[in-house]
Amino acid sequence: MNKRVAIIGAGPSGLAQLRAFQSAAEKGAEVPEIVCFEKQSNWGGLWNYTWRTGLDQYGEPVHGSMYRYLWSNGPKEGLEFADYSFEEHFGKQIASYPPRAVLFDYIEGRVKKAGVRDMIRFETAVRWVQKSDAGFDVTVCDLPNDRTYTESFDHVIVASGHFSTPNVPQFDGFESFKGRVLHAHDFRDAMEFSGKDVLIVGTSYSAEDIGSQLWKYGTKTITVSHRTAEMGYDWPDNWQEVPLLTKVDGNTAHFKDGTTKDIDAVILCTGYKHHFPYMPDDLRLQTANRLASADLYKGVAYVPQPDLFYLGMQDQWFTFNMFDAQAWYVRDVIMGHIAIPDLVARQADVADRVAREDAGEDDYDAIWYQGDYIKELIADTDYPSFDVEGACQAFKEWKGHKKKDIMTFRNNAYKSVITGTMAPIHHTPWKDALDDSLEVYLQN
Ligand code: FAD
Ligand code: NA7
Repeated sequence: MNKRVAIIGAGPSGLAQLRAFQSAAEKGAEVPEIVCFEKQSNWGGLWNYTWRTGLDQYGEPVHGSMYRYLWSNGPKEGLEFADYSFEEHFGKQIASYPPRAVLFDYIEGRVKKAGVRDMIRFETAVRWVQKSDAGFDVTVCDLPNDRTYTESFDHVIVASGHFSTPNVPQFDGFESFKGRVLHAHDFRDAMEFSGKDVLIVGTSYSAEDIGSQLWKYGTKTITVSHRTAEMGYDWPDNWQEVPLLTKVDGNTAHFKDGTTKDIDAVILCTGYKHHFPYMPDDLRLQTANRLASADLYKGVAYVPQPDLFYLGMQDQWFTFNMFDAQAWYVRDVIMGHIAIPDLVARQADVADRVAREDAGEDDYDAIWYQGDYIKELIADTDYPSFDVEGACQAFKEWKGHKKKDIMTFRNNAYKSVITGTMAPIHHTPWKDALDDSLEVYLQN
């Protein structure tokens, strides 16, 4: 096979793609030449923590949106790799909500074992992708050497993530506010806000988790402003939910219901944009953060141009194992084992996914919808089949635990759907565990 394939990004999605091709090669298949371009100096994507915000040392936008003390916001049993269990990696079963460093170690373990690092060109940013007669021309910049060059590929697989370019709304009075205004993308350390009155705008995962971090690390009060609906958990006493912010006047925040609150800082937890500055209009995915992404046949092949693929572009209940299901599927399309149908059928596939998502009524429908999507993809490849239903059940229990007590849900444990073993209860309740290092987490 003399095809060439470019992968953009070496986060969990791009690494899943590398592992998918490597596993086929391991079984004796002839695989294409793979080149993965990664603008950071290491792999792991968002899980590769950086203290930097704004621009990096080369003037590139900093990709990282993760912060210190971040622990998994869902049970690890919902994301476990079917071909590389937590027990295989750590030599024992571990507790269910690992901190970032532990999950980074796990992600890295599988690709170290697969030996795929040589396929990645680190500190190389993709600048532009263009359709050519034969495939695609990909222009990249070797950042340390400040050298720009172009290479040709038969396929491009976009795996550059979509939780990195912040969506930053404007509110009146921000320009004269004396405190700090930042987006969740630039949040790094909750201790900075110890003793302060902080306003959060937004009600999704970032709002919930950054607010919880602030509470854990000593913020005086947390006020969360919603546009659509409040989160509705049974929050601690120094936490209140309020309607949408209308303006800030001096240090006083005003809300839609006429109430006010004096604040020291604002953290905009207002989500992210799908942003592909290196893509021309005819190749660029334009979609909202939803389960049925626009324009992706089977959630991966770009409908107008199906030699081009996007991984991990959905809103995510499932993560690592869903990226695997997608990567194995894309690999088999590229290797000619799965055929992509004509344009009309591709469009019908997307329309059907959208309609089925829209018919869902609640989060439970959404979880099972994404679980069914994973099952659909892995049925067509040799990705090890696993108990997807069991993972959906773990998510269901997780939601119940959050409803019961939002500050203790991480103290629960679930059963692995890969090895069948039960996770231990963590040695320290999440709220008291101030050291989030790998060494301390693994002391169970
Ligand atoms: P990313 O991890 O974003 O990786 C994309 C890679 O592409 C990066 O390495 C980036 O440097 C590279 N890249 C981007 N542009 C270019 C370019 N032009 N050229 C070259 N390389 C480029 N998921 C969970 O399962 N559990 C959690 O607890 C969890 N917590 C999260 C917390 C936060 C704050 C955020 C933002 C996300 C969280 N997620 C969580 C979801 C997260 O999206 C996935 O876990 C996962 O990181 C997505 O992998 P990815 O490879 O698709 O994208
Ligand atoms: P999400 O899940 O996309 O949520 C974005 C939130 O921001 C959501 O509550 C929105 O409210 C709110 N939002 C967006 N724009 C505005 C404006 N203009 N005004 C007020 N509120 C707004 O992003 P997250 O960062 O929470 O999560 C992304 C990933 O990071 C996730 O996968 C986690 O694992 C970590 P809405 O409900 O639409 O009114």
